[in-house]
Amino acid sequence: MDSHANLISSLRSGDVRALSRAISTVENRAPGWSDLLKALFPYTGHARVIGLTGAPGAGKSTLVDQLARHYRKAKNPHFSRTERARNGAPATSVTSLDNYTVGIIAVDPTSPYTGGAILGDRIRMQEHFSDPGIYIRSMATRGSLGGLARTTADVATVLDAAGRDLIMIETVGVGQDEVDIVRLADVTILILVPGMGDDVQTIKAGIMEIADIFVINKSDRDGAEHVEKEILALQSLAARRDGWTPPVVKTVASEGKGINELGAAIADYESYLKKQNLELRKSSENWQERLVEMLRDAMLEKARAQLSDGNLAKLAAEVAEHRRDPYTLVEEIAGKVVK
Ligand SMILES: Nc1nc2c(ncn2[C@@H]2O[C@H](COP(=O)(O)OP(=O)(O)O)[C@@H](O)[C@H]2O)c(=O)[nH]1
Ligand SMILES: [Mg+2]
Repeated sequence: MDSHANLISSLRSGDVRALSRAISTVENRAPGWSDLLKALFPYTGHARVIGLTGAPGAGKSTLVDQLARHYRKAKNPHFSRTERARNGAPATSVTSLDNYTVGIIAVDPTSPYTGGAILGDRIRMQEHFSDPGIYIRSMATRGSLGGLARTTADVATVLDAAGRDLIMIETVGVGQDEVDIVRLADVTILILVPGMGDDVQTIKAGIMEIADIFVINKSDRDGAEHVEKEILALQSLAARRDGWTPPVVKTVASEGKGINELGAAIADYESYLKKQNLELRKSSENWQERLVEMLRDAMLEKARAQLSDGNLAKLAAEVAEHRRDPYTLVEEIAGKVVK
């Protein structure tokens, strides 16, 4: 724990290199990663986490970029850090910057933040790199050691502890991983676009259900009304448990159109949660998911420690040869783990 003391104090004072180092430690599950998270946890709970998901090319990165600018300019009372200070955790004083600070996590193999060819036409992202108030991090999407959703959540924890007021997580909405990732956000935004065969019906049902706000980006194209109608039709079928009706916001992210409206929709949802006293409930529900995942990881690790590789192969062979039944075997191993 002691070895992390310097890292943590640098990170807390706004040192971006320390932030990067802490994130790498957590992302790579490098030695001491869990002690680092334990030490950082008391400093968390201040940041707002916004998850943005949608098909590749929908304009997520462009929108994140615009929202980042929006929040860097605005002193948005809904993101007040002191307001979020709970559990007696000290309010962070991270930078000398007056405005709200942003952390971006891109969990998207096609993301331009990762560099490469796509970055070429996105000169404006360069601006951000010179603004210490915006920190951008791409997650390795393959071979993620702790499970993608969990690792992303842990990286968000580091950003939160580093005093970032607003954390945006961009992810392509295709698989269960993505659903799990955006589920961890305080506000979940689903980005749809007109045409492209991107009919609302084809979107993974789980994602439709967890969207707090719908964005129809590329509204400069034909068919935005059609997408809106489809969303409204789906909404009329099922009311949400929390009574919130997700608004539909039309944007042209590439031109910065509709960004203020989106900011307002986010603020509306925030105040709705606050008014209905749903913030803590939502957060508890998120933690329930996370705890189950953390437990599963921890148990599995223990089970693996019990079984050397050779041992597992031997047992598997015994099951394959019907010399053992797998049900009893798993019960036996699980029993040893819990002890
Ligand atoms: N016509 C139009 N193009 C857009 C809009 N928003 C983004 N784009 C373009 O769509 C392409 C994909 O955007 P990007 O943000 O990388 O999408 P992502 O894969 O969802 O992150 C880029 O060339 C953007 O310039 C928009 O509102 N209208
Ligand atoms: Mg992207």
